Amino acid sequence: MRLDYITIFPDWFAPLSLSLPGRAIESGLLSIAVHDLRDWTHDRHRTVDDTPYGGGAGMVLKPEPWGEALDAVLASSDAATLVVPTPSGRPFTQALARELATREHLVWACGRYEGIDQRVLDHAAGRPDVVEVVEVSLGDYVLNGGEVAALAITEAVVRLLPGFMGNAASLVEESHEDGLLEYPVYTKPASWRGLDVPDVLRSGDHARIAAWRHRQQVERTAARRPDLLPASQARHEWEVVPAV
Ligand code: 6GU
Repeated sequence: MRLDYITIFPDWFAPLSLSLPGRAIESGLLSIAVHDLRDWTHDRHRTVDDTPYGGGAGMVLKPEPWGEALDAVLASSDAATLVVPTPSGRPFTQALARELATREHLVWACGRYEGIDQRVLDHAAGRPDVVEVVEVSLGDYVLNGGEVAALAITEAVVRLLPGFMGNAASLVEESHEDGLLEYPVYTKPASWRGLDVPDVLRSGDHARIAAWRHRQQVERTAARRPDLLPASQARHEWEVVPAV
């Protein structure tokens, strides 16, 4: 998979060469390039922003540097997906992570200030043979720019690439992969500060352990995230769950 990030803060992407994605780069699974939007300006001050038409607070990223940047990055691509982190985008989910993980080339347009001139996205969306535009939101809160969001989305996507994770089972046994939250986990010692590990986990009875864990998942999901359960399964925290 090829990843190109366009940003006015290229230094923010230094963490990409650490941690999990770092290993993927070394192994050749990923190729990553970070581009400074100012490299496509032509004035002495390398201006990337200007005041909004119609007035209002803040500055808007000018279309010309974005147009040149995208032309350059897309020139050597037959099919790219342009990911635009924005609070007005499609809510990011594990399903969208799986979808993005199937793409060969992701280009990330990281905006700052009040956003990117709308014509940049409209122009890209008008070239569906070259690029698909996906605006993505991490949730209903405001970040100062797309960089941190792009890093978070990247981590969720890249860990799904075949050959990226050492242990394929650990991918499946995770929050959201099966639509439920995770069960609680414990390690040694069996007793710590007066708190004991649930007996069932030390019983060696794998069927009972699996049933206990599944019930924990359903209970937790019902209590914390009832919106994730099908309406037929949703219940309130005070309702009794049948014994396993
Ligand atoms: Cl994806 N980007 C920005 N800039 N702010 C956000 C966001 C994304 N998701 C929530 N707030």
